[in-house]
Amino acid sequence: MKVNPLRKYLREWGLPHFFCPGCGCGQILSLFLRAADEMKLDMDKLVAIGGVGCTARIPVYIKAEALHGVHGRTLAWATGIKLYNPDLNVVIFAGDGDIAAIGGNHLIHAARRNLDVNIIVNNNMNYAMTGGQVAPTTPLCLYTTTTPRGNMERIFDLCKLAETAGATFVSRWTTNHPRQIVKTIKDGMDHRGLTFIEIVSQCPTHFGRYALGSPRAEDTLKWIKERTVTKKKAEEMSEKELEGKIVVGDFVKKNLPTLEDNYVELEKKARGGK
Ligand SMILES: Cc1ncc(C[n+]2csc(CCOP(=O)(O)OP(=O)(O)O)c2C)c(N)n1
Ligand SMILES: [Mg+2]
Repeated sequence: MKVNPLRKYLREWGLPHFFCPGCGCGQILSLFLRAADEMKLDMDKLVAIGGVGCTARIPVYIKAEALHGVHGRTLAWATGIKLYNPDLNVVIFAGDGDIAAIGGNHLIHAARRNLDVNIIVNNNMNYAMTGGQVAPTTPLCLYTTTTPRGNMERIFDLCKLAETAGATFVSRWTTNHPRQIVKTIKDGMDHRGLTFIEIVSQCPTHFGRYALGSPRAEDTLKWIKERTVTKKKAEEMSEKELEGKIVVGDFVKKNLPTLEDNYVELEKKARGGK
């Protein structure tokens, strides 16, 4: 039997994984491993972190150092790890709730500090693990288990939030863009500074079922595709026309000192160095 060449990066004891059929988490795990394989990432220096949630379980399946289990606090761990050992490569797999709701304050300050970590956000537009509750990324008017009359709140634009707070690498794609995701993950892992990659994805079990009335993954993928516009096209559209659209592309890439750079520099000075 032919074995998937990426399987060597998975912890056998963790399989089969717990994701629902059609869930975007499986795709994101697979695309990350493809990127890691193509760039020959040193898995001995990789630390994969997840908080709590379906997305947060992705690191559990990766054969690398993994931390899993505190909702919204992945960046606190990442900060400690990077300041103790800046040579490690840290990647955070975050749900939209994990990074933008309970962890929102940690996100803005990690971005402001330009901590050298990679955040891959699976934006499935709801709190999937706990049963499909409304998230700060659930589009206006849509139904969730906690918004039986429709969601009355505007969404956070996660990429704009990260950019405004100071992230130095910001991109958004959807699970309809596997090739772009692999390339962006490779570029992002190579970037020194805070990398923020948002992937808008399908959660057929909750978002699809409640918000769109279909538990079929392909229906949510189609719904996402119909709303997707490229960054280039978006530049020609008005704010009104862009309402409810998912703009994809690479938004920010710039080099600035990282928190670790500043830490090392100040430590040297404090010890009498120049
Ligand atoms: C401190 C704390 N508050 C609340 C919860 C309950 N909880 C677990 S996962 C989750 C939301 C998950 O949503 P998201 O981060 O978007 O991940 P997804 O499951 O959608 O991938 C919540 C509220 C928790 N585990 N810990
Ligand atoms: Mg979610």
